[in-house]
Amino acid sequence: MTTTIVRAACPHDCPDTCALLVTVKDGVATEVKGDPEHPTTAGVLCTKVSRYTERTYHKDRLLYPMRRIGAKGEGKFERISWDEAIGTIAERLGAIALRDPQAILPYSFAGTMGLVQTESMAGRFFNRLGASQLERTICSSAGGVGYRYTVGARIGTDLEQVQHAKLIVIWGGNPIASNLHFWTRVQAAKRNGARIIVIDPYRSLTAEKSHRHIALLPGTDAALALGLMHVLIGEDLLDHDYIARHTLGFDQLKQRVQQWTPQHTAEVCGITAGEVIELAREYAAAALAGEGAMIRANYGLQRVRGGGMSARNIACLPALVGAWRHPAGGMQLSTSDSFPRDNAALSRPDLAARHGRAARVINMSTIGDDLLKPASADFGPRIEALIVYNANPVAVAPESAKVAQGFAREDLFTVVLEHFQTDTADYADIVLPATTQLEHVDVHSAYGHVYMMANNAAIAPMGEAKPNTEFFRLLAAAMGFDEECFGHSDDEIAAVAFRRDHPRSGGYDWNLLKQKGWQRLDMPAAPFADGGFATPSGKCEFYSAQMLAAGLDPLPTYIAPYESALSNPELALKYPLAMISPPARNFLNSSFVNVQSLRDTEGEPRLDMHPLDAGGRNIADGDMVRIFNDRGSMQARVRVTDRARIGLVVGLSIWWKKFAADGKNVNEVTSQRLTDMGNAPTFYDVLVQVEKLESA
Ligand SMILES: Nc1nc2c(c(=O)[nH]1)N[C@H]1C(S)=C(S)[C@@H](COP(=O)(O)OP(=O)(O)OC[C@H]3O[C@@H](n4cnc5c(=O)[nH]c(N)nc54)[C@H](O)[C@@H]3O)O[C@H]1N2
Ligand SMILES: Nc1nc2c(c(=O)[nH]1)N[C@H]1C(S)=C(S)[C@@H](COP(=O)(O)OP(=O)(O)OC[C@H]3O[C@@H](n4cnc5c(=O)[nH]c(N)nc54)[C@H](O)[C@@H]3O)O[C@H]1N2
Ligand SMILES: [Mo]
Repeated sequence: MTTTIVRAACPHDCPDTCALLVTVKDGVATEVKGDPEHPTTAGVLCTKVSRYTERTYHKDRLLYPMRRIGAKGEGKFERISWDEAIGTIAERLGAIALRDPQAILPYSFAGTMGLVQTESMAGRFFNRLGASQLERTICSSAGGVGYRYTVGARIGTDLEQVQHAKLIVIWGGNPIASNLHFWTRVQAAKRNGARIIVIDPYRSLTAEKSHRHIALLPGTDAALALGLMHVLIGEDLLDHDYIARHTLGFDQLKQRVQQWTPQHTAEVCGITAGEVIELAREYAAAALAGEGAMIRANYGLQRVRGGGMSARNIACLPALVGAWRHPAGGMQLSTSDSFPRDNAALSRPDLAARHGRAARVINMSTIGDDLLKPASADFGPRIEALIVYNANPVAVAPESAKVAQGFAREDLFTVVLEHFQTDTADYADIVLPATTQLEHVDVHSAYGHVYMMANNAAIAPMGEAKPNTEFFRLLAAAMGFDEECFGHSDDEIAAVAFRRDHPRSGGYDWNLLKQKGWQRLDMPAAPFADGGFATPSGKCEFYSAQMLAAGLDPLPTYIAPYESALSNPELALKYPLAMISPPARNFLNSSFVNVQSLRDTEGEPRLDMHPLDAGGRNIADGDMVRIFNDRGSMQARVRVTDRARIGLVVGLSIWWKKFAADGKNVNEVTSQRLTDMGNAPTFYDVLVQVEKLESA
């Protein structure tokens, strides 16, 4: 028997991007462990990924190409060969491309985050083809844009410093579920005497373990930040030196926040004025004493109409109190822009030049509407073909009834590359088996740490599974694309993923990274201790000329949710409850829902509801209910609990529709309206009504 240990990286959409050690015995992966030497992984994995072999060797893995034989959505397929699959796809796409390649759309997101298996060969293929481009907005673009306007780039506090903080504000995040290795350091900080404050409408697992939980109404974070700035400025709790040297627009900001008294803020946010004042004082006290006062802002606060502005306003706070001076102060939203990725080398946008026009752009967050649109001068050609990989849109995209209706179109040709027969795969004309992270090569950046990560293949592909890259290589060949880059191997692609000449990449060398597994970027611990923001002015921009040019308010402001009792009282009469659907701890978006042991832990689709909201509707703990609004409905079993504040219901997500009694999930009630910045979805900007299901 031969046993080897292979260095790998977790591919999932999570800030932690862990370093893995895979034990392989006679060609079989027997164990996946966290690398004890990788500073952020520190030998620990989440429950999901420590079960990665259960997912890889799952009895339901797709192992052969298949062609649909039942109705769309029904899930009936028969086996075909790879040759037949590639031949059919090349023929269909070729015919459409003769009319207009923009009728073809890739649909992909972050099933894997590897730079090779996402937009490398796939990007080259679609650029060369002249297909429509997908605007990938479904997760983080609102806050990303708001943060960039203020700070200049998605760069922030190094989360490896967290244990040295004295005050940690966890804002719109639930790290126990979604950023576990950050949480480990928060606990270390707590043992060192740090105070933990969580800002979240829901008493999440994380909020429960904090010293203070501020349960504001969803979508009101920008207002809370304005109220905090009012107190900081009004009570002169400021780092005047930092403001003078490293910020822009303080006087205008001062004017702007005048109206945001603690009382007014409290009314908008549904909290008390005391909570606003105390939070401002506590935050300023730590920062002005030269201690680490850090804000960990996350995705929960971005999924509402004003999500971009929320991130922007919050990003003004550390500069006011000089919190950036301390390595464990400042703010962290995402580390993405720390990485010198070479997108031009990876996905070769130059290959699109032959079409002599900019490709039509389709926003992935409005795929429901867009699949149903006819051709028009505005829209361009009707979407005739979809190639889906690394994504499960029928489960995860908003306003699901429309998404499913679009995918059910008889005249749409759909190809899905997957590990499993997901809700989306059920609608495919052709399903293709993809390799998992244990079976292919990849290289990763991260959004919660600053290490470049290598993934070596640990085992041979299962069945006839192929990496995404190989599918696009074969398809490119079948369609006669003969550019040299379509012949590159995955290793050759990985070798150009990061710029070698960039000061942060340490002369990036793929062969070396493969051996070592990971390498830290050359990044300072306190990136803005002495200013040097990546904005046009080089300062933290309280006033942003870029925002003005983009048609936005150049100063921090509050943009109310589309759907809330205060902003839309008429709608609230019909649908009085706000609904949010953040991640369940044992799922990763809709990945892992089909892993039995993890699904058993989550049980079934649930709805957390406050005792007063439940009582008023004659709903008891354990009752089945129908959750609905004008867009649709879903069923869930109620947990009566004060974890959900009054007026809020919470359905932890994202369930596969086919595992629910009614074949639906929470995205039946979410809307396709977009955020103020970044064209992102508003998953947590939703009003619903809830009623007891009598027959259950
Ligand atoms: N276990 C697990 N981990 C994951 C994921 C998963 O599905 N499961 N998903 C991954 C992905 S893709 C992402 S983007 C991240 C997401 O993970 P996070 O960044 O943690 O974001 P969410 O889970 O969307 O929301 C976090 C918290 O924000 C709260 N929240 C909701 N609305 C608001 C609001 O308006 N304001 C404030 N202040 N808080 C609000 C929610 O109640 C929730 O407790 O996690 C990643 N990690
Ligand atoms: N209601 C509601 N909806 C949400 C959210 C929410 O909080 N609430 N969160 C949103 C967010 S933040 C996100 S990021 C999106 C996530 O949406 P998606 O990125 O679609 O994430 P998943 O649901 O995990 O689906 C990824 C799929 O990719 C497949 N996959 C993994 N690796 C590979 C590979 O190497 N090759 C191929 N071909 N396939 C692979 C997996 O099997 C899985 O089915 O969902 C969004 N939807
Ligand atoms: Mo996400």
